[in-house]
Formats: sequence, C-alpha cells, structure tokens
Amino acid sequence: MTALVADFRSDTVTKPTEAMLQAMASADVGDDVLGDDPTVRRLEERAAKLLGKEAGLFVPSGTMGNQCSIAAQTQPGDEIIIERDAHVFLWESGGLARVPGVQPRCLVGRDGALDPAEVEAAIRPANVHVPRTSLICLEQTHLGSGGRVVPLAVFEEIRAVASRRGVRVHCDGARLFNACVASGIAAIEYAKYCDSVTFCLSKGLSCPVGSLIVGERAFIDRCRHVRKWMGGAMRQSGYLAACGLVALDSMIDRLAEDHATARNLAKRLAAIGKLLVDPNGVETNIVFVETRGCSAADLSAALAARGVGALAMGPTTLRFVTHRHVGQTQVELAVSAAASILSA
Ligand code: TLP
Repeated sequence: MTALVADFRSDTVTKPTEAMLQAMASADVGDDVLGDDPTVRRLEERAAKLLGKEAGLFVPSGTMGNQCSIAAQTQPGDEIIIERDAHVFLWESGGLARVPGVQPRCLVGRDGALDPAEVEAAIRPANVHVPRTSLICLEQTHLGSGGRVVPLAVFEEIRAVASRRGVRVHCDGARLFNACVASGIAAIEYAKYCDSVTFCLSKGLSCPVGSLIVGERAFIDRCRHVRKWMGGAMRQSGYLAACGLVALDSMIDRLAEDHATARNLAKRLAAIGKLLVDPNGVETNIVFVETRGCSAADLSAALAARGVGALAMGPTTLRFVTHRHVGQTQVELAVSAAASILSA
C-alpha cells in the first residue's frame, strides 16, 4: 500500500503531541482497578466538572463509553430512541444487541437532529405487548450527517419530553468539543440536558487512547461495573489519562483550524465539478462527498494509490475528516489527486 501523505480517513489517526509525551513520561500512576491511580482520578474529576456532572469514568474507547452508558441506564429488552444514522446503531458492530441487549427505535433526523414531537410519539405506552422505552440517544456532532451540530434548542426540547415521560437522555459526544468550538456554546450547556454524556480524547483532541463518561455518581458506579465485565478496566492508565489532561488544557480551541480546513477542502472539491458536495453544510471537521459515475470504494482506492486517505462510508459516500496533521498542503494534494482521477 502507498504511504498516505494526506490522511483524511479520520481524526482518530492523530498522534500525541510533544506535551502529551512529556506528560506521560512524568505521570504519577497507580492501579486504577484498585482505585488508586491519581492521574486517572484527576482526569475523571476534571471531565465531570467541565460538563457539570457528579462523576466521570475513563474508558478505552468511545464505543465502550456508549455501550456502558446505555447498559447502565436500561434493562435487556428495553427500546431506545435513536437517530437512524447514529454511530451507536450503525458503527458499533451490533453492540446494542450484544451489550445492553436493547432494541433501537430509529427515527430520521434533520441534519442529525431528532424532532422532539416525533420522539415523544415514539415513546411506548405502558402496555404488556410492547417494550419499555428507557433512553433517548443524541449524537453531537452528528457523524452521519457530515459532522453537523445539533442545536441546543433540540437538546432542551428533548430533555423536556424525556422528563415528562420518565425517560433518560444519553449523548454520544465523541466530537462534542467540535460542536462547542463551532457553535460557541460551552459543553456544560449541552450536558445539562443529558443524564449521561461521553466524549472522546482520541479524535481531534489528539490523544492516543481514551474517552470519558460523565453523569450522576450512582450511574458512573454502574458504568464502572459494566466496564469491568467488558474487560475495559485498566491498570496504570494514568499514562493515558495524562494525555487527556493536556488535551483538555490545550487542544480544544485549535479545533477551529480543522473546521476552516474542512470548509476550504469542501469548496475546492466542489469546484472540481464532478462530485456532489455542499460546502455550506460543513459546520465542523467532516466533509461528505457523493460520487457520480464511480463508487466511493473505487475513488477511495484510487486516492489511496496517490497517497490520499478518505473513507468510503456508503456505496457512493466518501468521507474526508480534518485534524491537526492535515492543512493547506494536504488539501492541495487531495484536490489535485481527485481532479486527476475524475478527469481520466
Ligand atoms: N467513529 C469512527 C468510526 O467508527 C466510524 C470514525 O472514524 O469516525 N461516536 C461517534 C460519533 C464516532 O464517530 C465514533 C468513532 C465513536 C462514537 C466510537 O469511538 P471509538 O472509535 O473510540 O470506539
């Protein structure tokens, strides 16, 4: 395989910064399963405070964060309401059926945002024939719509529905800080309408590993138990948590650069005239492109042969994600590679 010199496959490819490597080297660690890793504890407390919640839990991945959060707030056989393209439903290897054992009730969102009235109508009545609706899942930013920011008003209205109907709210905030930077709204504002929130350190924030779950203390205690039986409890994970502390201190504001790069990339790809791409729909660091006359997999392979990484997310949907290792030079490379492939 040709080495990728412009890797737009995902922001998960980001490597730790020099400051993170130094923080790892000097981290104070212990055995986190026994509860005595001071760096993990600091990161969990910091995350909880940042999002206005009682407690936090450090987990190896966003997937584990979501699955633990759902398992800790549902019973097997329950139904959860979720957007049709949600990561939890589409991209977690059938985890919903395996871990919490719940069934998804998928609704079609608008730019990733669920309609609160449709959510309310989808909540099951008390009836012996039907499952119990126990959770509504939101996603911020919403990957399936190309990294769109779900408006705060939607969070607020869905919270009102959930409270009225005795249902809990989880937010998969894998890229929550991208939403915060794009909207100017603090993470705590989105989190206040949710019972549980997860966010990832290993995407645009550049950490090598890790995500956090935040919520009430009793909920976090249940998540800790699920994390253990899933095999996700770690020992001297303070080395990883140390990177997370650096990320929360210094890697959030720079996400604005990734958003500017994504908008520029979208405009340039649109200008080729052979792909369907809407630069106005690019709110954060994800650009979805629809191919015409060739499959996304074929275009992805042809780009990879020219050193440009982009992921096929559907038969004709190709995804470019920006992050701190791609800037103007990599945009130029991607655009010229795409133009030459598509004009051949
Ligand atoms: N998404 C990955 C792939 O799984 C598609 C990516 O490259 O974008 N929620 C959302 C919204 C995500 O985008 C992801 C990762 C996760 C959860 C899961 O995070 P990890 O990969 O840490 O399990």
